[in-house]
Amino acid sequence: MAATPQYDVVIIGAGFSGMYMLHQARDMLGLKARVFEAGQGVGGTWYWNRYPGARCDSESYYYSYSFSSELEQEWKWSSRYPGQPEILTYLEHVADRFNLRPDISFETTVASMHFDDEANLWTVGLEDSDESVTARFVVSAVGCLSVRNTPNFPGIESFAGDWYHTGAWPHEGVDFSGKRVGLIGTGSTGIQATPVIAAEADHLTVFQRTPNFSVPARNEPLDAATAADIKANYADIRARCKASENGFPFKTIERLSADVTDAERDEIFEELWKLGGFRFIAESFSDLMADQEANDKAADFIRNKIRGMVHDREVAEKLLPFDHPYATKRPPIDTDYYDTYNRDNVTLIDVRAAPIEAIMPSGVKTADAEYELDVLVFAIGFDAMTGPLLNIDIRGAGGTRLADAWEAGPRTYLGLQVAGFPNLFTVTGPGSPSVLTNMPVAIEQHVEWIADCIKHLNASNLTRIETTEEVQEEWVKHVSDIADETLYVKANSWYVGANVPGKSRVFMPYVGGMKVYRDRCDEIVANGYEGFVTA
Ligand code: N01
Repeated sequence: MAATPQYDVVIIGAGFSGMYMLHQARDMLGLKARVFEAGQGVGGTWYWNRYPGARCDSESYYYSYSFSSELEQEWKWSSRYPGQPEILTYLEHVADRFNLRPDISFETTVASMHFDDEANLWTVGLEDSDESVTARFVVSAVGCLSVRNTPNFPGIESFAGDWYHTGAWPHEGVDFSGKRVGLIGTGSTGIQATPVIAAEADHLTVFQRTPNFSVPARNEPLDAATAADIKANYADIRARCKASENGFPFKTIERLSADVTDAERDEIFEELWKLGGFRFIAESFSDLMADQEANDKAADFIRNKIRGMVHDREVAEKLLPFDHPYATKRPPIDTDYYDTYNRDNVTLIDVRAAPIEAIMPSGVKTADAEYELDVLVFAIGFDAMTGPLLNIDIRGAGGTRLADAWEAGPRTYLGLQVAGFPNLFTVTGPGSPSVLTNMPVAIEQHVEWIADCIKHLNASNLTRIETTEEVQEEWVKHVSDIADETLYVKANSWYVGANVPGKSRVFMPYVGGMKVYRDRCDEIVANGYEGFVTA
């Protein structure tokens, strides 16, 4: 093996993370960097998830890059929450504006990464190719929700119609007109897709295993005055995002649910319900995720709203979530989700009561009925956070496989590095706040931390950085201990891997908040990369 690597940095993935990492590595640090991307274009999540109704649940003006004030000043968002095509166009614009494409290999999937302990190099193998490349550092920018759960229902191969997973939607779209459509899954994706498919299809049957708590988005066009105001105040907005607990520029709320009377509480919830979006959770009470009683009040409020919106009592009752505290599964926000069940062409089926037994040529068979369908849409989610990394044959120092190191669940230091895997960085890895935050804020913090780290190593003539098992154990324990103090652990969510049969149950995100996490990462640097060993 050549001791001189072909690249300083190999980056896996050209979504929000990978594109910014390339810009940092190549343009800020002057390194030789290469991105490998499985898709035909940039965009990551926003490249693959083209399902009807796909839209960002965070508002456009802060769900965007902050690193270039020119970019934020020149780009025009059309609405409060941008739809998938607009976000993809934005990311394509970023790729062109910063001339990223020449250093991205598209339709190229990384199959393996093996570390050479002597030379301190990674050899990166590509799928369907004898070619491999070497690099000093590898940055995984593979995303947290990029490996789709396979719809392995018995009989799926016999289905006579077409079926689609929302996370691999055809670029040319799907024509639902005149079709009987079945949609399985009522997470954020299913809740976004339901109203849009219902409006187009002849009939939509929604198969729901677990009802969810959804709050209205209240999407609207971004008028010129609001857009101008945002642009004039961008520095302040970005600073608030950085200083906040979850990367949003929302008000910091100190009050507890018990600090107010029932009437005052309802008034607060009502105001936030009218405002729409994640402010309902962020700007109501500070103890919603820690105190069961406080959470129950929010859950009761939403359940009452559902009862008020859905005309048929039986259908409304089926839509009421009782099995998990509010927002312990990622809380969806919606446009007309509950109203959609008032349409004549929509049927809700409770597959908790009568589970899906098989897919037949003509549709879906549950324990108590058969449903004739022309098209099936699977909104059944992802093998979150660990799936994208474990899909690659990663072998670290001494040939240790990541799959073995993570047999009992993911173990990282800060979600940035794994002990035994030197010179490998994971953007928004398990153990970091990522999926509990406004993603671009978490991504920029990680990418900038990694770039600074590589810069430091280069300036110090160091060729290797890794964390230790002891330090990693402490972090893993800390992540788990603070999660145990919250209500999050009460839900069978993808945060704990519960949605993938056989996956180890570990609470993967760091719940301590983005601000605390950012400060900790900065302190670690100030203390000479505390917890890392360099050589
Ligand atoms: O996936 P999910 P998603 N039989 O795992 C059901 C992000 N996102 O694609 O709860 C029947 O949340 C499953 O039921 P249950 C966001 O972070 C962001 O909706 O396991 N049902 C559930 O209802 C989100 O959290 C945006 O009982 C089955 C659903 O499928 C993440 O993506 C927009 C089943 C899966 O829900 C994933 O959301 C959309 C089975 N065998 C999504 N298997 C933005 O705004 C699964 N289900 C950026």
